Amino acid sequence: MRRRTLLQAGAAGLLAAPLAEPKPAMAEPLRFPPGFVWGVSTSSCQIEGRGDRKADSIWDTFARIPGTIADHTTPEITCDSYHRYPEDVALLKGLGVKAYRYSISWPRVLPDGSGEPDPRGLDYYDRVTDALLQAGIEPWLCLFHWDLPQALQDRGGWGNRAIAGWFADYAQLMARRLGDRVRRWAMFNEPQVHAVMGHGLGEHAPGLHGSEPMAAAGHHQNLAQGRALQALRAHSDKFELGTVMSLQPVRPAQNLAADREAAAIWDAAWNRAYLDPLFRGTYPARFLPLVEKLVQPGDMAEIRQKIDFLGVNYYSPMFMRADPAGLLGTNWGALPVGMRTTAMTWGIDPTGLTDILSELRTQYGNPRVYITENGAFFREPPAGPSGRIDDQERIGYLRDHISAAHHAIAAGSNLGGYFIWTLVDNWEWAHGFTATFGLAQLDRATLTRLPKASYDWFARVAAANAV
Ligand code: GCO
Repeated sequence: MRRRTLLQAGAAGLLAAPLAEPKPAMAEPLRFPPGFVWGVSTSSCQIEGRGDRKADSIWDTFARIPGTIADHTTPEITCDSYHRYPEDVALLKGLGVKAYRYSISWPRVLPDGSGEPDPRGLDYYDRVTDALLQAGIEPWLCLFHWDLPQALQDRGGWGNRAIAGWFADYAQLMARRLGDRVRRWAMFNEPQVHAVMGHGLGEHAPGLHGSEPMAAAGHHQNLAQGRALQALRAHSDKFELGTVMSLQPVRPAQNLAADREAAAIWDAAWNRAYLDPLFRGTYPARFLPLVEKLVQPGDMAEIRQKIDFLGVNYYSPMFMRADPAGLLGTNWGALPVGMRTTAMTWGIDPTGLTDILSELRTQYGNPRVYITENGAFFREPPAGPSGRIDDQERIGYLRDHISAAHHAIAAGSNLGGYFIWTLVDNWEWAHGFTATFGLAQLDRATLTRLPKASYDWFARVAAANAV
């Protein structure tokens, strides 16, 4: 069963449970350590639109297939940040955040994926980066947020081991171009989501199914990450290098031996297949059989790299059940009775964030961590007389997760910052424009950005902690 459908089925049983009243915003925002970074995250495919890019990414191709995107939209225009990035930078400046994580569209700068760059694409990232610096906002660049050049998919994409070299070359191209202004580099965004949703369950581009393409996408992203980290490390000792993962506590849907095993398998495939190679140079035992044939001598040493930071994207825990027909014999299970959900039908549990941070502290050597995404989509009330959408549920969600982050620091986590997903309502992948995560609303007719109440709230949090 598809992920969306199943999570909805799980959540349907909860409708009878009363929804907790959203609490008012913190009167006094929590105090974080000096230097704690407040930021916002976006991604190229979700906000830029085509601009004058010639080449397709796999998401352009995927969105053209009927039935893949909930509202039948494509990433052709999205927020048109290609032209309207000055408005985005002004919004960031108004928020008072000092960091912005954005990503490069690989096909914008390399239409064929490798070889000849397109100067217009490189110029665009110059302009965005310069505008950020001028506004006093530090650029945090992510090299890959799922929009692979279609030209590379045509050569096998993440199923082709040669992609590790293509990715490292692309990383070096960007470092040569922007390395004089950009210090923070994230190699990947959520390789597990790209592997599972795009190559295992077929719900994201490139729409492949099965454990084999999923495992190949996993290993080759890990290898590409290792190669690019080495290349960028050699390029400059000033760089702060890291990568971003979606980490989610995985829990058994029911307290049954079969569900506990399903949760352990899924924890291996989702979290540890990416953490363990990077931090320990090994694959977890429950995942190893899937990649054994692909791992060549020297791979694990290349993948195990020193990083300066790990980006953690956190939204919710996962609840798994055994299902012989599902991917790896598992499937999404029902959420615990009474658990509140967002409109994505994702369970709300801020303690899941503290759990993840505590695991990184106790099991992975307490690396420097930044929460590089956290946010929520709720059905929003219409804009009030002020023109502002009063999104109190989002504010409640953010406040509770920021408090959880605060607890984690008190418990000894090496947490250095928190980035909200996201600035403006955007093109939410297979959900199209139907799932809105923005601090600002997007008027789809005029492409105007209209701040919501959460925008003002987050500005106060950032201001209270400005140093
Ligand atoms: C992800 C991506 C974002 C999403 C966000 C909301 O985590 O899936 O990094 O691109 O838009 O998470 O689903």
